[in-house]
Amino acid sequence: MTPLDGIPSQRHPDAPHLLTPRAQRTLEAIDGRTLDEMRALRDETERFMLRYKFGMDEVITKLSILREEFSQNHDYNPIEHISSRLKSLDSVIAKMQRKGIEPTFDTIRDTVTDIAGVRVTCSFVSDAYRLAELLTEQPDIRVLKVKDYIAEPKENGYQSLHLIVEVPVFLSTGAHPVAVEVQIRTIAMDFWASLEHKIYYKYDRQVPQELLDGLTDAAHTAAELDSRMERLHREVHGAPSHRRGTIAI
Ligand code: 0O2
Repeated sequence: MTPLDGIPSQRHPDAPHLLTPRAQRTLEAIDGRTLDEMRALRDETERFMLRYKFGMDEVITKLSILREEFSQNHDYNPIEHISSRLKSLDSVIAKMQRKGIEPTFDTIRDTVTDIAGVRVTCSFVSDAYRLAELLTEQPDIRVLKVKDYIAEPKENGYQSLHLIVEVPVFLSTGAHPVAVEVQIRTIAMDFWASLEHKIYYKYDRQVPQELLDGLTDAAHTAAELDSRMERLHREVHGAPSHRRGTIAI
């Protein structure tokens, strides 16, 4: 008797096998207790990841409310685009390995703060800071970390405002704090970052120096464009009320 005995097959007789014969034999050789443990681990992993999805959904809702309210009360919309992603389990484990930490649910929770990621594209640099302030001032949000790559761009020219925030997710078992990474940047910064990402992917991280120099140069051009657009924007709407670097942790 194999662990799969007694489980009715959902497969149509004409449907192709999902498992190779070798994988099928391996699966059949697993004893029932191990299979139960594997199922329990799968379920716990799903529950673990689901909390991050809920945390991400909460942050997206907060941003969407700010976007809608801002559009009502002001003459323009500060948010161009909101996107989100959940890091795959493989990427999470790879990150833990890079950090040299044994991956358990507790160590992952404490170490990997970008499992849930939300990216917001704004029209102007002042909008990015304003939005960060409006989000982090909310009483149920706790700011865990701020990396201001706009004030201090990375050496390659990368610019973005990164916040790691903690939001409470209310489940049947109570409130569970969940970390969410929020990246806020302008359209020009986002354009640059997505091209740079594609180039790194294409060259498998071995990008020719000439191309790297070109990218850094393009980052400066993007920053210059942002400054000019901000100046024009101020001429029309007046100076923004935010102060840079005022996000409290
Ligand atoms: P993905 O799929 O985009 O999420 P830490 O988390 O603090 O241990 P880490 O991960 O270096 O350290 O944090 P940091 O510096 O805040 O950067 C995390 C994310 O910012 C990256 O996520 C990218 O999304 C983005 N990023 C940072 N630097 C660059 C860059 O030079 N170019 C581009 N295009 N994006 C950058 P992931 O995990 O790499 O991938």
